[in-house]
Amino acid sequence: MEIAAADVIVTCPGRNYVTLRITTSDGTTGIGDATLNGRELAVVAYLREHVVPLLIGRDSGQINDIWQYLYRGAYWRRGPVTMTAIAAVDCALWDILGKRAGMPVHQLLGGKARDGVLIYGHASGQDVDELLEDVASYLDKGYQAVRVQAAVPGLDSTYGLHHPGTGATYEPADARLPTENRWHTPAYLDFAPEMMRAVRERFGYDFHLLHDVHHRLSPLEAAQLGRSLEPYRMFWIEDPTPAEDQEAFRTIRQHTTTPIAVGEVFNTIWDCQQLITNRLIDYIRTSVSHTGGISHLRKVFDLAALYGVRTGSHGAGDLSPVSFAAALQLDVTVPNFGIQEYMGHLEPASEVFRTNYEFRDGRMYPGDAPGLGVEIDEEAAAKYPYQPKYLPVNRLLDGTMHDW
Ligand code: EZ4
Ligand code: CO
Repeated sequence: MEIAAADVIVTCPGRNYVTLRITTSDGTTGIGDATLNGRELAVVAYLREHVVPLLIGRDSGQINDIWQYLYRGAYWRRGPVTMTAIAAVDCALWDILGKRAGMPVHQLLGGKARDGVLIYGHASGQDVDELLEDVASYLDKGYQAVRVQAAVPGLDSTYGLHHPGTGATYEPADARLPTENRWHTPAYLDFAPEMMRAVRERFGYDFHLLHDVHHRLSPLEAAQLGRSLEPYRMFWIEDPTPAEDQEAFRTIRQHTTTPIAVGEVFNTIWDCQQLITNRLIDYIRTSVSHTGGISHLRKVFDLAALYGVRTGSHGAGDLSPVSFAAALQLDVTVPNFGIQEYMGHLEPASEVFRTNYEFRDGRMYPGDAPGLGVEIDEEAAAKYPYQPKYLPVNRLLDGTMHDW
């Protein structure tokens, strides 16, 4: 069925989301997430100016050819903006295919390998006591896996914390211009094992414990961290070093048995090729919306399966419910599924995006609605106009720019 129109919808129900909606000549619509946190309008322009004109008149069922046309056809390859735009097209086309077939996308991908997928939630605290209360609330809700982050003593800001007193989900893109955080590695390396010890002492070992380092350490520091956390049996430490230096992971690997996850900032299979084929990581965190959509992420996951690497896709609140629904469709089908991040979305998002996935006993179930199983309400979206917001930046105590 021919593509008749493609529209980009920008909305801010609690935070900014960009959605591509493709409509075929019989009136079928499909949607894909095109949100790139802090750089949203670059993808909007890429889609509106350089992708939409190329889609009109094409056969919506030629998903593989359209993917290659947009990837090879741009000549300029890879990169977060391009790959997020291609991902949105790809997901929207899978959505259309599913709706036309009357089947959920996971059925089109060959069917479910499991009914629901293990997810992890985000617990945090301004100190360890507050963190422990938050972990308790996740375990009470039935979560079997929890990511923990707490304020590093002596630093006035730490990545990954809920804003105190708001009760709102952690939202890093918090300001019109980037806020400035401070970072001191020795303070963090001292604190991290204390935090994990407190969590295991209070709650035991009968649930999975995760932690995000957010690209801040050198390879040797990461190795030291991994070692110091071994007694607390981590499910993983995430992004221990800046992700683009694939060789750095060899050093970490040589020194610790703590499992390693990386990949939320990767865009293509090429970004993770060495990490996977050299078995330098345990979990690959690439996401549908930043890694070329379902079609490309599936290739990444298949490569990972060959080398015993499992999946653990990024699922922060800045990936929209459309992205999360698409992730679940793929997650239930792959043999090497590991875990799926689920940070949830702020309340107004449920007014704009109608989802079908369901949480039960620590797992998320994608539902059986045709396509991706998520719809956007354009009238509701229009009530929440775009608000420019940036992620923070990070400096060392002497003012040197560091990785956030
Ligand atoms: O900082 O998605 O694992 N989750 C994360 C996120 C990222 C944001 C960046 O936009 O690292 O909190
Ligand atoms: Co992360």
